[in-house]
Amino acid sequence: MKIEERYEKCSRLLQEYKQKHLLTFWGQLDEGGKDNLLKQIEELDFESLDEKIHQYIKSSSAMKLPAKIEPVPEYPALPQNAEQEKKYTEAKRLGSELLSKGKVAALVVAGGQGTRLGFDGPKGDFAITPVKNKTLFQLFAEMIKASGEKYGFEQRWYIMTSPLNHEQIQKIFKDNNFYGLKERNIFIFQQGTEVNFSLDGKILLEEKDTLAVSPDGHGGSLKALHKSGAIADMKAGGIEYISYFQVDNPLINIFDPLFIGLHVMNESEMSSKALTKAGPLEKVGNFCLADGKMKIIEYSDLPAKLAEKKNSDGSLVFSLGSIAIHIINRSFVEKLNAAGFALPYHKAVKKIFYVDLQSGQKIEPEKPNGIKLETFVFDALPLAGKSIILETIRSEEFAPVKEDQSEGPDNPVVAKKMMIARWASWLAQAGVEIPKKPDGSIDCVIEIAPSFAICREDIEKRKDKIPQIKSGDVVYLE
Ligand code: UD2
Repeated sequence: MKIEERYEKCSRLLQEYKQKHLLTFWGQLDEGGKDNLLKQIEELDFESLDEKIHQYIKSSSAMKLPAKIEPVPEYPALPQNAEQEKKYTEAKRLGSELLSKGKVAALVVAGGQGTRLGFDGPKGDFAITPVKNKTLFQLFAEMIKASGEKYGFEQRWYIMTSPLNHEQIQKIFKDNNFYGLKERNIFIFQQGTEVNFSLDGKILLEEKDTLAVSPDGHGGSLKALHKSGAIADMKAGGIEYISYFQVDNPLINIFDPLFIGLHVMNESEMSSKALTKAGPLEKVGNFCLADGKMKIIEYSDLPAKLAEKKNSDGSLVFSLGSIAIHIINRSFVEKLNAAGFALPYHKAVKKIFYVDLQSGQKIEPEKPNGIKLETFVFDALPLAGKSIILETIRSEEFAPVKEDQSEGPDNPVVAKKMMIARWASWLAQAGVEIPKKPDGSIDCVIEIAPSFAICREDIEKRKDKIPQIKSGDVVYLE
């Protein structure tokens, strides 16, 4: 189609959907700019635009809470009775078998940047380990490699990036020779974007020929897996289960046979790991049964009064927090895509650079001027036929790196301490004496490479390779 015809078509649609301002600078654009702008307009989903603006941009705010919210049942971190013990043993056996048969792949969502961390780059490239300063990506890669050796099958790793960091992440992996993994076992794919709106529902221009867009949230992974061919790739490779995790948690146990086994034994379509919240207002999602369906209500959406609600024994009603670790069936993702599913949007009011329509100048706003829409992966939970929760232990599996060193609990200093403490406790369990300061804190620095152990149980087999540790030692085991 000729550019004039494309222009006419877009112009009509934009007029109809009250977004004609996007063509304000048409007369000033060169051929490349015109083509660029039309391409983006042609990709807009006009059919859902009005509803999106009405429901998410113009409506006052808060997500509608379900009528009936109840706490959810969960599998405890440790079995509570003989029957459960038997079930956990069987689940571990099944999970290990599925790993050995190559039925499980890893998926990390790495589309976010390290902005809150004060780090200028993809978060996965943030150095975190206490002795070797390995980055999050390197640490995960080594875990996946070690797991491949343990289970006798080289697991595949799917990495979701965003337009903010796709090329950088590809380069990081190439420059680091894929951290010892085979390139063919790594599948890097990009998530989609959503256009940004002004507070009154007009799509913003970032440049005269470019719409303002931002990543569509980690919920976008469910669509991007399909669109990028990752799902087809999994199918071709016989992969049935996706082990989903976030890029910011160095304590992640990427392939947990118990979790995988329980998920499969329960015929769950999407399962979650949870932990007991550190307090009612901890910044994690809250598990609940909403009108009978498993759901996570993000901390920012749960009214404080409900978050603080207590049971008669003083425990929190909403005590289980989401740490964004899931097992998702490949067939569930296929089913969702075949059904043309839509996850609800969550809106964030932000400062967004834009081109002023009168002056044509690019403006850096001083206060929030626009709205970004995101979807969350956990909003797929109510769509799952069955869904289970496995509780886990914070000190074993969760030390997210989110905030700058100076503020917040989830900073790199805390995460490093937690890594050392976890590794120290693994060694202590194997009978190694850990030097302590008079105040009881650990008086050495320990790093255990995944090649040495990826979980507590692996340590037993390495007992003879562990040196004595003295106060002030810096120990690296590989
Ligand atoms: C997330 C969860 C919160 C809790 C916490 C645990 C949400 C909304 N909240 O909070 O309930 O589980 O983690 O640490 O998820 N990402 C993308 N693309 C995007 C947006 C995010 O890949 O468009 C990735 C990002 O790289 C990171 C993860 O998703 O790995 C979480 O994103 P976040 O840091 O915005 O989520 P957070 O910490 O607010």
